This record gives sequence, C-alpha cells and structure tokens, in this order.
Amino acid sequence: MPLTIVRNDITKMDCDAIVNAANNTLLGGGGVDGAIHRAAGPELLAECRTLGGCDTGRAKITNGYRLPAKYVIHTVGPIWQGGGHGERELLASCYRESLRLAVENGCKTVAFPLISAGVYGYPRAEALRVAMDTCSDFLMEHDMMIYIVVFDRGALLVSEKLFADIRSFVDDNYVERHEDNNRKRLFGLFGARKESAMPAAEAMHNAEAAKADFEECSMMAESAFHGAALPTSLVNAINQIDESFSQMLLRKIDEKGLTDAQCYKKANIDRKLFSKIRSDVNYKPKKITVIAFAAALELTIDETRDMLMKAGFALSHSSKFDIIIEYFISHGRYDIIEINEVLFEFDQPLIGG
Ligand code: AR6
Repeated sequence: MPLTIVRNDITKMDCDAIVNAANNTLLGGGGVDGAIHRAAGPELLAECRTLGGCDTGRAKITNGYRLPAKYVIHTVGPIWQGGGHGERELLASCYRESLRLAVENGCKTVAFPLISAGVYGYPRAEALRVAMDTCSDFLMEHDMMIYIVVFDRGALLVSEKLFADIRSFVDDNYVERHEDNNRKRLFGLFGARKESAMPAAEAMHNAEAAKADFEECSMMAESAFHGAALPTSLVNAINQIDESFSQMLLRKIDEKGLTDAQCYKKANIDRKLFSKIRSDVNYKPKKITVIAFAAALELTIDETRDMLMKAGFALSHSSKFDIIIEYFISHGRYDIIEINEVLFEFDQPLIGG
C-alpha cells in the first residue's frame, strides 16, 4: 500500500527517512522534535547547528544517527491561526518539500508525523487530510511507500458527523453472534423442545421465518430453471461465471475508461502488485485489495460483492470492517483516503495493496 496510516512512535520506524516537525531554529524542541533528538543522540543536534535554520513550509535533511532511519528530514509547519493565514498551503508545502528531498536522496520509504497538529495547534482531522491529499498527489507521479504516523489517541481524525453516522450504521447492522442466530433458527425448526431456554412462541416464529426463506429460495430456483424473465444482471452474471478476479478487474477498468495506472493509483495499490494481478489470470488477491479496486472503479454494492466472490470473499454483517465498507459503497462514497481514515479510526485494516 503506497500510502498508509499507522499508530506508532515515529522514532521506531525503520524507514529510509523520518520527518521531524521542527521549528525555525532546527535546534530541537518538545513533542516529536524532542523525541527524535533524544533517540538520534547529540550528533543530530550538532549537524542541525550547521544548517542555519529553516523557513516555514520548507525542509532540510540530516543523517539519522542512532535512529533506525537513515535520514531525518526536518520541516517547519505553520502555527494554526484560524485557517485564514495560508496555513493549508504552508502545511502542504511541508509535505511536498520533504518528499522532494526524499526523492533527491534516493529514499523509497518515508514516515511523517502529523506536522503542526501538536503544539502548533492545527486541527488534527484537517492536518491529516492535508497530509493524505498531498502525499497521494505526490504518489501519482512517484513510486514510494509513505507512512503517516499517528502517535496518540486524542481528538477524532475524521469529522464528528461522519464518525457518528458510521457508528450508528455499524450498530444497526452488526450481528455479533451471527452463527448462534442461525443455530437458534435451526433449533426452532427441528428441536425447539430440546432448547429449553427458547420460549415456544419464539421457536415457532423462527420456524416460520426459516420456512418462508426456504420457500422464497425454491421459487427463485424454479423460475431460474424455467428461464422465466431473468433480470439482465442475472443473465450477465451467468455469462461471466467463469471469469476470474483478474479478468473481471481488467474488464471493469476498460468499461470505466480508465488506464491501468489511473486505476491502481486511485486504489492505493502498488504498481508491482498490479502487474502481478495483470499477468496471472488466477491471481488470488487479499480482501483489502479487492475492496480498494471496487472503490477505485466506483462499483455498486452488487458489483462489489460479485468482484469479492471472484476472489473467494463476501461482505458479512458479523464484521465491522465489512459493514464500514458497505456503508461507503452503498452511499456512493468512493474516496479511498476517507475510507481509510474511517477504518483507521475504527481500528480496522486499511484498504489497498
Ligand atoms: N511519534 C509520532 N508522532 C508524535 C510523537 C512521536 N514520538 N510525539 C508526538 N507526536 P508536535 P508541531 C505527534 O507538537 O505541532 C516542537 O517543540 C503529536 O501527537 O511535535 O508541528 C517543535 O520544536 C502531534 O500529532 O509538532 C516546534 O516548536 C504531531 O506529532 C513545535 O513543537 C506533531 O506535534 C512544532 O509543533
């Protein structure tokens, strides 16, 4: 996944470069700056003294000394003054300038803290959005692995409204004991008397519900058997029954008029992984990869389920991850950055590959 959010202490990140949220003097301070100087040792401060400070929105590079990272890129974020003083542009410039230095120094993996989101007061959700948007624009032109490192559990990283909407969608749909419910239904059908904890009326209700499900399935099977007025989507599905995941993906890319690169970049998928999928007709992707492609291709929820099925997966209501994905896809919200921010907030795996 070229761009991902992780929860960690940035001084522990084993990357080519980590980025420091410094001040104009570059002579150390509190927050992440203090942590980086402590972990790197006094040689870092000695090198910083030779740099002559740094302007806001710009960046300078040093060695990493005792850090696992080879380099430290020092950048100076803007102090938040309400948002009307060019803060967004200056913050975006911090990410762009740091990445430019990373490229010049041959870095392939870079980790950023949320610049300006501590002492400098930039609202966290907005600071994360600037970080993600700027890094994802950069990745349209470059191959690199970028980590956005979030340290503490503090204010929300997504808007309160979106968080509340998704939490209630998850609460309404989450079935914690999915299998147990099915077992209960079966007991209702075949062994109500053995399950003494289940009242007779509930057992009867379950039996009726199961019978209705069964009858509905039988009717559908029968109408399919006689070829009666099959919906076009079903006919298409039957025609494409032998299509593999890889074939379906390439077909959908063509149908949507995208180039391969537009699709895999939008999906937050690494170019090498995409080539593997392209060249192996029977490639078995991970679920997070399939979902990323479904979002990049802006598939409907049915098409998404279909694509997942090709890779041997399904969306279920006993998984919070699946319900969150269902929320976004069924609401036609396909912004992978936003989906990943929400997944991160709910401690779920991120999508991409
Ligand atoms: N790893 C990852 N992130 C961290 C760590 C860590 N070890 N420690 C803190 N953060 P801040 P700023 C997060 O205040 O707002 C310094 O004194 C933190 O939770 O370090 O750009 C400089 O010298 C927050 O989300 O940087 C400047 O004077 C983010 O890093 C001033 O602070 C940035 O918080 C810069 O302020």
